[in-house]
Amino acid sequence: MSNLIYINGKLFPKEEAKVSVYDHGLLYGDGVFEGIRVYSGKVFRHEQHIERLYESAKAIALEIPMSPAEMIKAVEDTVKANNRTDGYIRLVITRGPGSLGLDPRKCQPQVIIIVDGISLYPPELYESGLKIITSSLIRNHPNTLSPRIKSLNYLNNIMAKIEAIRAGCLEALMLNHKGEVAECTGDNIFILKKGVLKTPPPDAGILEGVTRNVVLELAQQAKIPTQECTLTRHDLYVADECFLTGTAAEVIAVTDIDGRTIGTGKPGPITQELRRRFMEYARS
Ligand code: PXG
Repeated sequence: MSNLIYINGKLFPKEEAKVSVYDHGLLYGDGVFEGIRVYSGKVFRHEQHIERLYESAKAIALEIPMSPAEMIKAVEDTVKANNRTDGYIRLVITRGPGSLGLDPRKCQPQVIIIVDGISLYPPELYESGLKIITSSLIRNHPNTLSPRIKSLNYLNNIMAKIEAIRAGCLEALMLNHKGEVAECTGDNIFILKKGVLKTPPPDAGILEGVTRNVVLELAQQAKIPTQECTLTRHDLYVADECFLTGTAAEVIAVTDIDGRTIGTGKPGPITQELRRRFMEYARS
């Protein structure tokens, strides 16, 4: 059965789900998005994703033409219409079709909800851990577009991903303008050092991941001390364990950074425990 895609209140079969070539989302990357998981028929941390979407939109002065409660209902209805109990939701709000110029005033924002399967890292990588490199590109400078906005401008991250792929890796670490650790191209980063779980704070120039925040909560429940603090590449190289979190990746160990083996070179015990707790929580 073909997917049904929601566009501005109507459902269309995938082949007929189309947007204008004059849409400023396409012409200028003018818009915002969210990536959300569905586990066992439930939209994971739905309110938090919708809150971040509305905050991203507000920050780029884009008015979403429906309320957050209406958006939550539209997402739930689209998931049901697609008969999905496990999958992935891509929510996209574009500035909409306008004239050929940056001025957004003639644009009518478009709301698009895609429900589909999700492509995962190969299962072996969850056993072995990921190899990553540091990208030469920094995450967005805070005086340009804030990295806290999940905007349709992902080129920095895509360029970093291409660097990683060319180096034979699947992920790249991105630093901020001060040379501190920010995050990976589509995931937040954590380390364990002497029993303390550490991750950069939101003002390190990261997207404040929903998965990141769930993992911090689960660690606190497991009585693992947590700290949001500045990290350098040195802290990563000498960490006991390292892992990434994100809607797509969930929780995945990192076992090599820039050719340095992390810890024992295998996913660490606390990483494995947090991954187990995360999967149990997500599926509950
Ligand atoms: N940092 C960045 C830059 C992201 O884009 C995360 C962290 C993790 O956030 P969540 O809320 O998902 O825990 C993201 C989100 C993909 C893909 O196809 C990745 C994301 C979103 C949508 C798709 O790899 N990453």
